[in-house]
Amino acid sequence: MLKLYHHYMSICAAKVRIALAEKGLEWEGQLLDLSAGDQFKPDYLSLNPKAVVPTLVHDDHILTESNIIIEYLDDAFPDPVLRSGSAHERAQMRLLLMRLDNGSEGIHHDMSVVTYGSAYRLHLLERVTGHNKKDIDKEIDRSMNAYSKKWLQETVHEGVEAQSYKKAILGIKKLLDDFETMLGKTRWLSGSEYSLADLAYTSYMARLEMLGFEGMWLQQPNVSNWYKRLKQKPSFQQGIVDWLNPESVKVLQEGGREVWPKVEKLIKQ
Ligand SMILES: N[C@@H](CCC(=O)N[C@@H](CS)C(=O)NCC(=O)O)C(=O)O
Repeated sequence: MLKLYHHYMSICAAKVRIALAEKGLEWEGQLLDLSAGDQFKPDYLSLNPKAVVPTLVHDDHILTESNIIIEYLDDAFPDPVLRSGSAHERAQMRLLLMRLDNGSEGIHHDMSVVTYGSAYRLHLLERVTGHNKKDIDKEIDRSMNAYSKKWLQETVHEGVEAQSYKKAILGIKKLLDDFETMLGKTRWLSGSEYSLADLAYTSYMARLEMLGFEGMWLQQPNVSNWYKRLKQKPSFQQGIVDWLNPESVKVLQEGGREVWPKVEKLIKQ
């Protein structure tokens, strides 16, 4: 029995849904309303003390951290294997997973900053009448988990002008440049077979696309072709598209469209 605690738009929850789809597993879901604070309810905190999604419960086992969850699923349900290849390819795959989830240096962090700085900050600002700094900080303090509070203030106040935004978008640009080189040598990120590395970055690429930032890889034929192949997989539909919340997608598209000219300048500098 597999039960996933998740959220429509969460990039890490989508990562786990893609893994479940790749494995063809049946699962039960419980959606959390993150704006209503479901993640802070005691029952959920007992499963995931960091107050984030996803959490997977498999029989008696509680699993947190999306990278760990997808590795767990690959161990527990090895058909099809998503870590095939040589020892070196598997090491390459783990390095890419680590690059994604590496605290404030990781791509997950960069993507959160870019998402909030481009679009979701507008969601948050909507909840604060008058938009004065003190009330905005209070709203961040009330609604966000301890980790997000550390970086969110600057991003919400300054958006695309924040230093943290610049660092984040350049981090993502560097990642795409590195992918372009890697994918010039191998068909998939860590070798000749689709692996957890490709799976893990799929929802991050989809987030960039929802923001309308495809210009970041338009000149990169290998990345463009790789992403096209990821989108053709049924797991893209089942893990991402089937769960999209149209209102949030609209916020991402509108916010992204507005900031893109500045983003384009930042990445060309
Ligand atoms: N390292 C964690 C990160 C989890 C995370 O940051 N989840 C986000 C969604 S992608 C979340 O739940 N945020 C809570 C919030 O927005 O209040 C993982 O990979 O599972």
